[in-house]
This record gives sequence, structure tokens and C-alpha cells, in this order.
Amino acid sequence: MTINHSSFYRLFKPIESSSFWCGRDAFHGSLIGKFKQCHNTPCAKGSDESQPFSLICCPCFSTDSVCQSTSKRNCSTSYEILGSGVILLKNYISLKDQVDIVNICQKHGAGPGGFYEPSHQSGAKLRLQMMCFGRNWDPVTKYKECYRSDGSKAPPLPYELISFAKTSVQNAQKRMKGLPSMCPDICIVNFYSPVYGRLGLHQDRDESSDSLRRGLPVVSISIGDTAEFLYGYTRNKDKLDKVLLQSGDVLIFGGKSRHIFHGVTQVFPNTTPLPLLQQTALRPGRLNLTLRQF
Ligand code: MD6
Ligand code: FE
Repeated sequence: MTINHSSFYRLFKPIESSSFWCGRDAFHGSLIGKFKQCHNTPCAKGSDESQPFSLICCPCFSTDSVCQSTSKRNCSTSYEILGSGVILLKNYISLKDQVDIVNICQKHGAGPGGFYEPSHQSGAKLRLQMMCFGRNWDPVTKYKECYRSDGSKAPPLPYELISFAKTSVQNAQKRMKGLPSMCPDICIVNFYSPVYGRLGLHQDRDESSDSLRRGLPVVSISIGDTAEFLYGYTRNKDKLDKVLLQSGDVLIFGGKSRHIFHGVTQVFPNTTPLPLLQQTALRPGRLNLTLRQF
């Protein structure tokens, strides 16, 4: 099969092995009660800083008016190796697991240590909402400060997420050589509003020198709206590849590619799958979780 790495329109290998579905089942034994919290924040207009940020968009939520462009989406699970140590597991996360992940993030994201708008050293805000599980990370102090400026600590990393990430790596290892195993203790959660949300080109290199030297992989979960993701081995944007990350996709990179440059250039509005919207009332935008081992 020929894979054109510079194209969005990729040919993915189907996943035949039934054991692959472990990832999809990782949450099934752990039904987390539906957690819906309503705030008066109008979903389309972004966040109101006097209220905790809510992933759930209740008062004005109606799927009647939502124009979903994903109805013709291929629902089968497949994978593509994007580079040495980089694998994209397409449509890997079941709807139920996606719902559970949204609910976990909503439960903790609206409380102490929950979502906030981080800033760069310059004072400029990142164009996303962020929270961490397991250990705080922020763009200025990295992992050095246990407590945020409001005195909050990161909530513990839920075991469902640990188990999901470990299983995802094990399934990736069956399809690609050179990917070490990993037991995550940190998860950075980002939420991007459509159109405005983005994340500049960066490398993930703040974990321990041992973790980085061993190339322990990062497991990245995408839920909600589709994003354009840029990645490659240089800072030169013209030489980078692009891939679309859709709801339910898992991107893993480790081994020789642990230090690749990457960023989110766009989040496409109205691309969240309708069943996910119906079961979560997720506000418009994209939820991304990256799990790593410090
Ligand atoms: C995002 N992801 O997809 C941001 N980092 O919203 C990342 O920054 C990232 O996807 C390390 C490994 C995988 C990722
Ligand atoms: Fe990153």
C-alpha cells in the first residue's frame, strides 16, 4: 500500500485482530455516572471567566440546529504508521468510552485544579483551556510547581485513563516496532474552541530525562471536533506533515520520534459526531488528552 504522507486523504490499514478491541473495552467495566452540570455560559460565545469552565453546554444545547458534517464518516477502526514510533489509531475509542472520558474531564474540570486559561511567559494567553491530572504542568513553570497560583493541585490521574493508555500502547506495539511500554502518571487535558482554538508548534520535552531518553510514548486522545495536526522533524512549517485528528482517534508517538515538533493549526466547527453530542452535550470544540510517564 502506498501512503502519501503529505496528504489528508490517507489509506488506513484495517485492524483485524479481535484483541485490538481491548482498547475499546477499557472503560466498559467502569460506568461513570453521567455528570451534567449546567452553567449559564452561552456555548457559542466561549467562556465566562467568572464561572468555572464547563465542557457541558446545557441551557442552550440543542442538536436540532447542529449541522454535522460527519454523517458519512467511516466507522471502522484502522491504523496508519506515520513515522518511526508514530502511529495513528483511527476511530479507536468507542462512543461509550468517549462519553466516559468527557464525563471524567467534566467532573474534575469544573472543580479545584480544573480548567483554566494558561499564559506564556510573555503574558499572552494560550488559545485553549487546560487542566492536568497527576501532576501540574504549565507553559512557564513546566512541572516544577505542585500548586497552581490559586493553591489548587492536579487531581489524581483516574485509573480508567491509565488503563486505557497502557492498552493503547500495547495494541500499537503489535503493529509497529520501536515503541517502548509506558505507565502514565500525568495527563494534560486541552479544550479548544472551534475556529479560535490552536496550539503552536512545540516539542514535549519537559518529562524526566530518563523518560525522554527511553522514548516513552505520549498517548494522545481526540474527542469532539476534528483538528488539523501538524508534525515532523523540523521547525520549518513548510516541511511538516498534516493529519486530521477526529473524535475517537488515538495518536501515539515515542521511540525515535518522542521529540517531534507538532501543533494544532485549526479546529473545524460542527464536526463532532452527533451521537457524542447527544450523549454528552459537549460544548462546541475539541477535547484532547495527552498521557505520559514523568
Ligand atoms: C493536541 N497534542 O492534539 C495537542 N503532544 O491537542 C499534543 O500537543 C501532543 O498530540 C504530544 C504527543 C501527542 C500530542
Ligand atoms: Fe505536545
